[in-house]
Amino acid sequence: MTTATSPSSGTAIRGRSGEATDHAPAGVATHCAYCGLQCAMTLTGTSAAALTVSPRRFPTNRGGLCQKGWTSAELLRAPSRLTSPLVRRGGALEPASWDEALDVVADAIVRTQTAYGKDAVAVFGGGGLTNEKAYQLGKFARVALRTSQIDYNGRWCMSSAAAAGIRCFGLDRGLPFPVTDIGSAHAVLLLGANPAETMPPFLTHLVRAADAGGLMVADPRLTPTAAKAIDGGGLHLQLRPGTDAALALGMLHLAVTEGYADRRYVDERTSGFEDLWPIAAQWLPERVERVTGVAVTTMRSAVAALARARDTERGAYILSARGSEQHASGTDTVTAFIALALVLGLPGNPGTGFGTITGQGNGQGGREHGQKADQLPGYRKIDDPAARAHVAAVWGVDPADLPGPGRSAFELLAALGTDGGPRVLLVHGSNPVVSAPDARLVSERLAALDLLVVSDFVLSETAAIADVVLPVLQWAEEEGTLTNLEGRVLRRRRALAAPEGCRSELEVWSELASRIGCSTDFPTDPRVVFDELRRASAGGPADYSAVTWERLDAGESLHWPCSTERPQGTPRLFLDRFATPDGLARFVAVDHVGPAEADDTAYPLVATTGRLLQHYQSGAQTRLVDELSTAAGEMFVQVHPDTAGAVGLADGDLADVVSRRGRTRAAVRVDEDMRPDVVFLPFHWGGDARANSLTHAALDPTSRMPEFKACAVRLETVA
Ligand SMILES: Nc1nc2c(c(=O)[nH]1)N[C@H]1C(S)=C(S)[C@@H](COP(=O)(O)OP(=O)(O)OC[C@H]3O[C@@H](n4cnc5c(=O)[nH]c(N)nc54)[C@H](O)[C@@H]3O)O[C@H]1N2
Ligand SMILES: Nc1nc2c(c(=O)[nH]1)N[C@H]1C(S)=C(S)[C@@H](COP(=O)(O)OP(=O)(O)OC[C@H]3O[C@@H](n4cnc5c(=O)[nH]c(N)nc54)[C@H](O)[C@@H]3O)O[C@H]1N2
Ligand code: SF4
Ligand SMILES: [Mo]
Repeated sequence: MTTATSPSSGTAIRGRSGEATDHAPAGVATHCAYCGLQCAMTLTGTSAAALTVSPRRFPTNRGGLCQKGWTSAELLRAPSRLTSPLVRRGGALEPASWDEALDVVADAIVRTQTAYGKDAVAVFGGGGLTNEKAYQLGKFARVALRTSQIDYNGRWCMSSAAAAGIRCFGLDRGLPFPVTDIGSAHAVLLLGANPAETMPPFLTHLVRAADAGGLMVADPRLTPTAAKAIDGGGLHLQLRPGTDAALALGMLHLAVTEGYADRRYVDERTSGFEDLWPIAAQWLPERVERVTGVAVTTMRSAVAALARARDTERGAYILSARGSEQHASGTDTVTAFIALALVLGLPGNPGTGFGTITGQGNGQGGREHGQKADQLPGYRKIDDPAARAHVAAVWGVDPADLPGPGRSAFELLAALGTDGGPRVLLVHGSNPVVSAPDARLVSERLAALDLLVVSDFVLSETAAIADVVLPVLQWAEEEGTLTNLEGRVLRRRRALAAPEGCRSELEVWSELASRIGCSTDFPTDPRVVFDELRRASAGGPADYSAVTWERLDAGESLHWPCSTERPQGTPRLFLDRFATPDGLARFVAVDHVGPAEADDTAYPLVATTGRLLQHYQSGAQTRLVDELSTAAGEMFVQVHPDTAGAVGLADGDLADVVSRRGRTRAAVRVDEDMRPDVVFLPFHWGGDARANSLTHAALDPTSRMPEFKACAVRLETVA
């Protein structure tokens, strides 16, 4: 078997010098620069050159780190790290003073808004920003810029899971229970999740299930995670991309017809089963097998394993991630899997549950404090008059002056430079030239702007085409908080002083606000910002009002909601009631739709995309770390040998992967375990190797999630 990375590389989470400790004597206790597991680490040393990383024991990582975490200090000493503002002059980006760069930006904002209105200036944020920055960015957009045009990359990450969670449970917190709860479960069904590469220390929570033969992985590829399931006697449901909803409805059908439904739970804790059942009743197992490619016996075993673990009180969980969610029907798909979990009686009971694995470092907090187009802090809706009144009072403005909902991420980018669309864009924490769907179109729109301003600490592909680049601080240079995949608020701590020439984003927004004549105060001390965030979130679904930096620094574990009524926080949600008005979880009538783009003779294969262990997202950060780029230096396309052979390609050849929108050049990596109708591409590179030249932006009607995980392609040889 040839896989993207060997299973062992995915699971080697310790194995380096240095055992995990609770605290290093002279170090700074903080959390990783990258993903939502937020592994705990200690940084030791006083200069970037000398800084070392050691893992720290913490419930999410149990003393482990992945290769990205181990090497994260390299980012702080990367020679190409930006230390001066850059302004484009005569076609080239040239160093400029902070005053000059900020004046260019402020002048453009004022000029553009005077001529074209407030919404002519837009903001694009990121799920990697601290809570303090995510909050302040939303406030800066609504109060200083007074624009409705703000959205962020989390729209491409968690939005379908979030929309389904709100729809069915009345609330979106990725894991409504601590991640350690999963550790005792004997059955775990993973939907489109590959934690062996995307969150290696997460595997420690799956050991029990894997050893019990109860780890089950629905993925079109035999990933290191799926291999782990098979090794333990578990299951790999190797479905065709974009057929998850059919799988969910088929498994729900089997749960009912084979007597595994928890009738009492369905009666007492849910509503709407009778709306969904007529649809699920049509999904006979044989029909599901035809659509998904998953054998009826496999589905039957999977449902039985979940029910058995539930009945023997050994714990059963269903967890979804981007493979099942990043589709134009992602919200309905997650809704269908929640329905399966509800029929089995899993959510809101101790030892069982449904959850979704949040991806970005602050993917959870980033979606609560108002960088989303339709949102105000505390996970409030921007079109709710009571929410507007509450937040406006905290901000000291008239509710009538707050803008309404704006465009979603892709719609915002697609409107740039068009008639009536934004003409100035500020980017904070994303690299859309590489990571946006239909990235060719997005790059064209970015180029059509009057002014593109990128705040970053590396010259990402998006920064490279900007008119102004502002060098900001990165993780270990700033203080703040993040909210991890379990809804637990964590302290990020500073280990290094700000490098000369760099400024915090809180300072950038404060400076810009005063330059454009906004009288509202934008504090630059993150602790002060957090205290304001607490007040703004009070009474909202994501209530942080009783979380303080002092409590976090004292080592308290605080999961939101954490308010005066629940000062101890809420590690486990929904135990008594769901967050819906009637307290019942909802079944919603959804059906299988399938991928938005059909394959045909010209484009006969389904391309899906995702991640490798060594690279993070658009790769802007991890491509600068030698150890990571040496281990995974080249773009490839994973393909079945017969599929490659049919067009004259062999392992190691260069190929063009071609869709209706563009082409991507990649080395062929043959893999006998691939489905012959599917190819896989990582999305960590730009230029000719950009996977998102192929993808398209059919958007989910509810979440506005694009279809990253399925598009029609063909393979071509390269002359
Ligand atoms: N190394 C690394 N780790 C990361 C990140 C990273 O960039 N690199 N990013 C972080 C972020 S932001 C996120 S969102 C998470 C994502 O974490 P994951 O969701 O685990 O990552 P992906 O690789 O995007 O997708 C998971 C799997 O979905 C499968 N898949 C593709 N299409 C389908 C489909 O139609 N149905 C199903 N069921 N499966 C499908 C893919 O083959 C892939 O193995 O990772 C986080 N951790
Ligand atoms: N084809 C395909 N495309 C995808 C996906 C997929 O599975 N397939 N996954 C999607 C998902 S889930 C995600 S989350 C997105 C992520 O994709 P992007 O939004 O591009 O995310 P990153 O690569 O993390 O970009 C972060 C940029 O912000 C910078 N940065 C990091 N921290 C900060 C900060 O605090 N402030 C500022 N100003 N800058 C910072 C980094 O240096 C980097 O240049 O990609 C999406 N695109
Ligand atoms: S799993 Fe995520 S948080 Fe943990 S070390 Fe790796 S990248 Fe960092
Ligand atoms: Mo993500």
